[in-house]
Amino acid sequence: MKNLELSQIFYQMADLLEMKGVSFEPRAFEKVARVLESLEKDVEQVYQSGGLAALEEIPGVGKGIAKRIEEFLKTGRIKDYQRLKKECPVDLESLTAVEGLGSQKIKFLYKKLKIKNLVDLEKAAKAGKIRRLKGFGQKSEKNILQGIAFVRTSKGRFLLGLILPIVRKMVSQLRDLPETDKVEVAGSVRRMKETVGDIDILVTSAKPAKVIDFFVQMPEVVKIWAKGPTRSSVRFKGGFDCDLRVIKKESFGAALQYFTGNKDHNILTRRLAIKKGLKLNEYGIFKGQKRIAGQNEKEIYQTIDLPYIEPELRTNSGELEAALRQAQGESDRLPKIVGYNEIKGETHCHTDWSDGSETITQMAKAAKRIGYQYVIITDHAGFLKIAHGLDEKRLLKQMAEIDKVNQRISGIKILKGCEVDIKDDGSLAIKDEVLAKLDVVLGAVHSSFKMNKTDMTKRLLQAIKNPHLDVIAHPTGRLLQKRKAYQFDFNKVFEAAREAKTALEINAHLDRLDLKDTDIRQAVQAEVKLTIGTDAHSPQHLPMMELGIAQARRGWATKKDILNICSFKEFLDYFER
Ligand code: DGT
Ligand code: CA
Ligand code: CA
Repeated sequence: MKNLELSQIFYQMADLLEMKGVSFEPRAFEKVARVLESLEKDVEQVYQSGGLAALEEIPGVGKGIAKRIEEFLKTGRIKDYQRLKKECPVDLESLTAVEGLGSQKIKFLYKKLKIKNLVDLEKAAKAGKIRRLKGFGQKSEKNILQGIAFVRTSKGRFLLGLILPIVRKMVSQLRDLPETDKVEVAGSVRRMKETVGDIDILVTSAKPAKVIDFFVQMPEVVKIWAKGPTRSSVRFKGGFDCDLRVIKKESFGAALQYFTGNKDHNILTRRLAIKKGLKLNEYGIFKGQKRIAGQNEKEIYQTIDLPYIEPELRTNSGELEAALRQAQGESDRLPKIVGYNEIKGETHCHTDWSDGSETITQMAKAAKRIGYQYVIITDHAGFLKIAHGLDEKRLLKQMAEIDKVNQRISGIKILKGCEVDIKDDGSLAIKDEVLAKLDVVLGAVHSSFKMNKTDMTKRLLQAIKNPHLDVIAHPTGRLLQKRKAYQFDFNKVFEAAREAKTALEINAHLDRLDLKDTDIRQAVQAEVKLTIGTDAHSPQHLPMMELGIAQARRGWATKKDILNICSFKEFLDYFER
């Protein structure tokens, strides 16, 4: 459905034309934008069924606008819009995002104070220049500063690992309300996407107004964007937004399916329904006027003859095709993705022997409390001075210590490992004879990230050649929102890893989630084995395993792909140590 995207563009075109001082056109664009915003029909379908003439039937759409819609549907862009944006001296998109600033005011600010962007705006406001302008005052200057802060925080997406605990608390508070019946998270959070734009929550209730009132009065709410009888949108303290929708009981499953998305998955599902002569929307599945499904989500998929598709898979990247094949009895079906409760051991954690905060004993006890059968202690080893990396001598001492702790603790097996630096030439920073004494060796790139692709590929291939290396930790080195992945030839490295029985890690740390979903899928296809490890530096980090599992699920990984679903004996056997 391109309606909203188009509507946004037309709103912006209206603003841009307004800035230029064009008199009549902006109103026309604004009108179309508003119509498109609430149009039931899918513009794309309208166009496909009746061409330009059909578009012109939409209220407010004349010849010129119909042509532009056509251009957008065909090419994904509108040239006039691009040109207007280029011509405009100010960054209208950012400035109009500041609450209370429309194109008229922005134009005025540009004329008077040469304000072009958020930085200029902030400077002028802080210097008290805006309050002196006609039509502005001290209060609006203060609002502008607040607005800028909001825009800044809302621009970014938020790490799933930080959002999830907050969402869960909110959901449990909503569930505790006597007025709510069902409460579920939808959107990217339910799909466990690694970053989240905003939170979407759906509830059913016989008293929607009470639920909405409770929601907007939660102490963490700092701003109410919208509050209606069955819907509200707010900003939370952390700078993120949350949409709450109260849904009728009979539509709950359909709404959950719709608002879980992603959008492209929805569009395809709707098309499949249409092929069956049915209509699917957020209220249910309809045969003519009659609702034939909608109360629960599973029946949505059932009614269009599809197997249930896990939310983590709903990204329109082949899951619906696989579901269709499965429905037709073909063997190439949806993967049985790994479950959240199947992991038997932690494969990556640090103690106070390097840069972790707790002792071996404390980490082992924490892992035991989670219910693991084993935990692999993998302190830094090699040259990472800031992380107090162990040298050969201390590594040997730590092994002796682990033997002792193993004797004292029952109910969990502590394995000896390390996270050794992979040097620029691909050699490992600890001597082979010491590595040979360990149960598991993780290797990681911690330096020279900017190496070119060829050299980095060589470096990793060289590391894989070392028979003592078992797992490549955080294989691409990316840090979410901070550092890009380093470059290497995936095909070559994956193939070498499979041949050498070297596993790749899915690092579950909320800042890393490395490998990412599409990389995991590629690794699975290449039949490389994977481990999931949290990189915990304290016991509180161990629950991040869930994020790593989610990532594995998003990457279509099944039980057979993940090594730490095995007992530690099978796990160690794989590496033939
Ligand atoms: P986010 O918030 O950017 O992390 O990603 P989502 O997927 O949570 O997106 P959001 O919050 O804008 O919308 C929630 C879901 O609602 C989305 O995944 C699919 C559905 N949805 C939103 N807009 C449309 C639309 O225009 N067409 C269709 N078919 N579904 C939509
Ligand atoms: Ca969302
Ligand atoms: Ca949303």
